[in-house]
Amino acid sequence: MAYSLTGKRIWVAGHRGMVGGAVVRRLATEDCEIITAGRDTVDLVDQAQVRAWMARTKPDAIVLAAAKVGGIKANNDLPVDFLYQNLMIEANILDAAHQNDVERVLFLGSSCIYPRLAPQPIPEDSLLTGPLEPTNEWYAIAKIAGIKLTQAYRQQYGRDWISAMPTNLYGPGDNYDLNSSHVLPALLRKFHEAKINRASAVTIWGSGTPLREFLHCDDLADAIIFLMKQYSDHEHINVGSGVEVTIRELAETIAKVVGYEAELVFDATKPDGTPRKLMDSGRLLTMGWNNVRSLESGITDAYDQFLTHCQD
Ligand code: GFB
Repeated sequence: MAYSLTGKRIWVAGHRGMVGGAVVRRLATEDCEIITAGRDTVDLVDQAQVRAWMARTKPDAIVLAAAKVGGIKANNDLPVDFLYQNLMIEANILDAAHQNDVERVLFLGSSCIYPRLAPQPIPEDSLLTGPLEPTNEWYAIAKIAGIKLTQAYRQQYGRDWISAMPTNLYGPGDNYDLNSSHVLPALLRKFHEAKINRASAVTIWGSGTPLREFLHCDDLADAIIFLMKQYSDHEHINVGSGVEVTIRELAETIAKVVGYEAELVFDATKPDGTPRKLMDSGRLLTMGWNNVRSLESGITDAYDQFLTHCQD
């Protein structure tokens, strides 16, 4: 099975986000028409607006990258936003996609869908085999519902729709707000500001021992286009880099990229979250996709973008 994107109208839902922006950049190299709509045009939480917009624009395919996202603190602080907004966005888009006979949908989830203590590396079939990590269970429940809704349309109506689960992401267009960001952009900013201010220490949340796997958003976008063309299965598919580091090692790599050494101070009042979440991306690798840059070169790219676009 191969789905051709040639001549297709493809809606990238969430194009102003880091992942959606990367998908738009990647799709620009394909012979297709890219459709986007900002919140001013269509509020994705509003069912009537989504139905009207989709009936008007009639996409052939959708990359569903729109979501309320954030790091460990935002997830913990805003349970309603993460659960309600994500449920509404995915339900509205999939419902309208069905009403308008959209041929292909790729729904994007997250590695936090898996049980807190899942076997490592985490295979796709460990979904719903144990309790979730409490710091992000609201987001995880919404994303699990999105996977199941995608599967339900496939099962009940024969829709050729799929889901992909990316690992922790970073790259151009990331959120650098220290309260709501993920760890990688937070530490890039903290080391950059320490360098500017000649600070002697940088504060790292938690113990520094949790392990995380990181993937550059442009590498994810490449995998998404590969899967849009090649993948058709009921089960969701993992997209990881296969490389995991401790948060302490991440801080050391970021210090090297920024070019500033500082003492690492660990703030034990902040949560560690899940101890480890390395995904098993064997199914994707077996299909023939393997286009992952090294963590250091990816962070170098992210820092270049930060210096160009993100400073006040
Ligand atoms: O990236 P992060 O916020 O989210 O945190 P998760 C990863 C680890 O980095 C945690 C530590 O152990 C944090 O305590 N950390 C150290 C920091 N310093 C910092 C800092 O300055 N800022 C932040 N944010 N973390 C998210 C989920 O979990 O993963 C989302 O909350 C999503 O739902 C995402 O699934 C992929 O990796 O713990």
